[in-house]
Amino acid sequence: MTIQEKIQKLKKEKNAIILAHNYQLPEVQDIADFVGDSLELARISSQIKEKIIIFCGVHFMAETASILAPDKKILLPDINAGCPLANSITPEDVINLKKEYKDYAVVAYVNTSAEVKAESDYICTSANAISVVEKIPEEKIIFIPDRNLGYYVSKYTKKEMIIWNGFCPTHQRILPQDIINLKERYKDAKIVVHPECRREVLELADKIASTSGIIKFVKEDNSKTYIIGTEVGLLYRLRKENPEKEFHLASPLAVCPNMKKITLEKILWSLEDLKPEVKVPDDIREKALKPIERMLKL
Ligand code: CIZ
Repeated sequence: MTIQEKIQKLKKEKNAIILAHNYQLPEVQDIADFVGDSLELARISSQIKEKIIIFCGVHFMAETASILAPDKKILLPDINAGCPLANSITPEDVINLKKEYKDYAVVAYVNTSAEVKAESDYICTSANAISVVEKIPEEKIIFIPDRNLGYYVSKYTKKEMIIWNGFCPTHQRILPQDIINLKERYKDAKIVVHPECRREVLELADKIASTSGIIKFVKEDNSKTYIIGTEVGLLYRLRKENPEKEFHLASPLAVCPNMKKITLEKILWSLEDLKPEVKVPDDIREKALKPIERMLKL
């Protein structure tokens, strides 16, 4: 049996489901039942009948699934698949910010730990960050933890924003010169980038969007060639779903080492042993659920 066949067999026997983030390795995306962004996957986790979820992504994503689907066993095939952006802020940092800026609302990007979400007022994703900031009643905002997404949002709102100085090292490696060089080679290409990219890169873009937003944009747009400024995993899905189009990764360095920790072997072991599990403790879960629900209502 191939490893894929072993995984499929065990998945059926254990009544499990495999969810994979858009940044996962091609072979992991291929074996998954659903591929999507973190919120899409967390929502699916709470809607499916299977009790065991092999969550192929990074730790905060598995936590978000655990918050929305507490009755499910969420397995993260490599427990060390973390997120430096999420790790750039602690719950104590948020408590201190709230003490310093008393009448501000905390809007936290989904790339945060469950404990940080529990100290926040609203959650947002890269797909809805502008709309969340615009729709909430508060006029003064502490935006955590991504400075580039914060800068992007601040361009679209008149609200006052204090922005935490965190960033995603993978998106940070995409440089404006990378985009300029590719654009010289592919003159007709549209430049489509993720809002976690540095602001000099955002300023060169024809379109700024989340992973799900990039997928939708490319599907509906009539260009043939694209320069894509985000993690390499998304290009696999873009090429698969748009075989007639051409995609160029903005930088060969846009590879997230944490996303790539999830392999077929680890998925198989995870199914065999039913571990490692990610379970958000009840007290944190109850607090973290509130800002997520506020976002979902908006
Ligand atoms: O929410 C996600 O999955 C992240 C972190 C990025 C995106 O744009 O999908």
